[in-house]
Amino acid sequence: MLLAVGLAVLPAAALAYTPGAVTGGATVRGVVKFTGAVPAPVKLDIVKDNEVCGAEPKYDESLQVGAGQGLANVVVFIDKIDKGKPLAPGKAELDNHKCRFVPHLQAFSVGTELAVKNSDGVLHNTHIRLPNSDVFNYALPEKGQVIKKKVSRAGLMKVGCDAGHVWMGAWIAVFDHPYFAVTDKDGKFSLADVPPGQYNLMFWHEKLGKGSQKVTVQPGAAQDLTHVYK
Ligand SMILES: [Cu+2]
Repeated sequence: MLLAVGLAVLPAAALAYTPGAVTGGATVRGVVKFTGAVPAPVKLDIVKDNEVCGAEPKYDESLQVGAGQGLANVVVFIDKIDKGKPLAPGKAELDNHKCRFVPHLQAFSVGTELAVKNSDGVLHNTHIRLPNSDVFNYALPEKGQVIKKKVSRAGLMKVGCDAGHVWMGAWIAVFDHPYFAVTDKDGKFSLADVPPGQYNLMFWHEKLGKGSQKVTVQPGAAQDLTHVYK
């Protein structure tokens, strides 16, 4: 198994992206697979706040393989795309729930309002970082507490809990263009309304690292592709 590489795979600084009408846009969709041996789930060592955090067993979520060897939680995106459909910032949530982050991985565009929530009756400290800087660092002492803030920077963010919950971890990929997706539990993804052209489609997985695949989009012609991690 490869170690996580490619923190630099996502741009940390905003590239110039020009939104506009897309002529002849097409869908790029497919499936990401992991054909290697899937190890048995590793039980996490709960070393603090056991009355809440250890009430039920927790397992490492860094490699999740579904039906047909489909690999979940792969960030799929078009590299260096500089024009296309407008960004669609929205609302996102990161919950501290039973001493796990939910969701484990998510992607959204800059301008999205992120609600960081504590659903537990213990202190969590949600710390969201880019490779070289802090993004948010919130102490959440109360059950039901929510802090909302707009995310204004792009990049691949690593999330941890500074309240001694060393097993807690999550990822957030923030893009300054709208051509990204996260594979579902069976490895499927879809990017809609991609302008005709030639692109590098990029893949990033927290444990298996990065990959890329060239794709040529013809006007109005959907592309179906498969990307394999071995
Ligand atoms: Cu915590």
